[in-house]
Amino acid sequence: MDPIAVAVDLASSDDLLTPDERDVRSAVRALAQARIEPYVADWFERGTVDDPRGLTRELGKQGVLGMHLTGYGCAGMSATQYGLTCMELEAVDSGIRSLVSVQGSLAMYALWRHAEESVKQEWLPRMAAGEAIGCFGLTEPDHGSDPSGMRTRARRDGSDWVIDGGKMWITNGSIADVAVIWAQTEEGIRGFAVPTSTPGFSAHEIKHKLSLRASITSELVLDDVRVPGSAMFPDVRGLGGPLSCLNEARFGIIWGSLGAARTCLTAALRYSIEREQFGRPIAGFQLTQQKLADMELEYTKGLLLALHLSRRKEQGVLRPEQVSLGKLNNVREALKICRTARTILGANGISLEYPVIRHMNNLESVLTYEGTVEMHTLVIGKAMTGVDAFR
Ligand code: TGC
Ligand code: FAD
Repeated sequence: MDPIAVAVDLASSDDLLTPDERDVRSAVRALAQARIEPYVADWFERGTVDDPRGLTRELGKQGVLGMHLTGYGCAGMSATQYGLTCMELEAVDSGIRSLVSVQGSLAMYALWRHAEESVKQEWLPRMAAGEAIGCFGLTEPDHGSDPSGMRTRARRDGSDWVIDGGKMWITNGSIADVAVIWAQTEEGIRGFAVPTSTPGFSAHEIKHKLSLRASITSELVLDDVRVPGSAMFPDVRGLGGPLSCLNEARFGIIWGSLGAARTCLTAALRYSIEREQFGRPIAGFQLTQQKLADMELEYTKGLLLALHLSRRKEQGVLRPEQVSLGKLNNVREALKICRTARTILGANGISLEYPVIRHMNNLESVLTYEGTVEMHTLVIGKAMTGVDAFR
């Protein structure tokens, strides 16, 4: 085995995984390294993903789309298998993990958990196969951390619903076939499955991002979008609906962010051994070793936390504030690891020839989406004190 990989798993945390879990990880790693890794820096540089539909179909064939769901063509895998998948995808690029998170944990999960049976039958098998792409519209231009004030509105018209409004920063928005849209109604916030071919629906790609460039992010406009009654999620109202989906995607990020961290730690360790200054490898300087040791510590602690939370999820006892603990810690520490790795690479650290600056910039988005650092801090604070400090 590669000695650098052995050094990065210094705690032998691999021992904590079952053979089945390691098999899934190897399969996803092989796909990611063959199909994505050679191209992703170029996609990032050009601010695009080449053939996102073809890539989504390949991910579907691999069985990773909605892999933690059951029925409707989904693979019914464990939380840890799903987490390891997110880790391997994000080890290549956060944007690709985002594509899979939004498809499986947000759009598919929302439909799987909340939609009418006919809507599930219509979309889920095609989404699991990667033949149809979904997006999840919660955030609006004026309502990000506080979605409770959303302005998008849905009103009943006979047996139909008519939706007006707009969503912002929506991953996969302009390549989606179906959008899960959360809107205010007279009965509170409700969810809708909106085919993107519906008249009045349009999506516009957001340009000029300097983070998550290998990911499609869009603004959605809904102008008198008419959908049948069956498009509305029957049994869920209030913010608990969308937040139940966010728990799933945030869980994937707990693992995914460690993939970005692992790639940067690995790159920094390898570079420090090969790069010489003052007549010896920079790995031999105590200041470099301190950086490497601190990165290794945080990576290992993050892994153990992810695994503990996974096991709780598998037992059905994972609580939202525990997801916040993991998302806050692992993304924050992964970002610190990437920033430290960047310093070890010196000037090469700012070049796309190495993966480090790409991962570092990507994690700035991951730190903000799916609940900012501040939101997760306040969720933890509320759980500990019983006092709500959001308002
Ligand atoms: P609050 O009064 O606390 O709660 C309203 C209702 O929701 C329930 N609830 C939850 N249910 C399930 N899971 C959770 N995590 C939940 N948190 C709260 C709660 O019990 C209550 O239910 P009920 O029955 O009493 O009505 O709501 P609040 O308005 O005070 O807000 C709480 C806050 C700030 C934590 C929440 O608004 C929040 O999480 N804000 C952050 C928004 C966010 O994360 N947006 C993400 C958009 S999607 C995205 O970013 C995709 S990125 C692409 C990718 O993943 O790759
Ligand atoms: P704001 O809510 O305006 O926050 C700005 C700052 O104020 C933050 O630091 C925040 O923490 C702080 N703040 C706000 N309120 C408080 C408070 N009470 N106390 C202390 N600090 C506070 N959304 C979707 O719905 N679907 C998607 O697919 C999706 N994909 C995304 C992809 C990318 C690349 C990005 C960058 C975002 C995406 N989002 C998506 C949106 C994302 O969820 C929001 O950006 C996020 O929830 C934060 O909202 P905001 O950007 O409006 O920031």
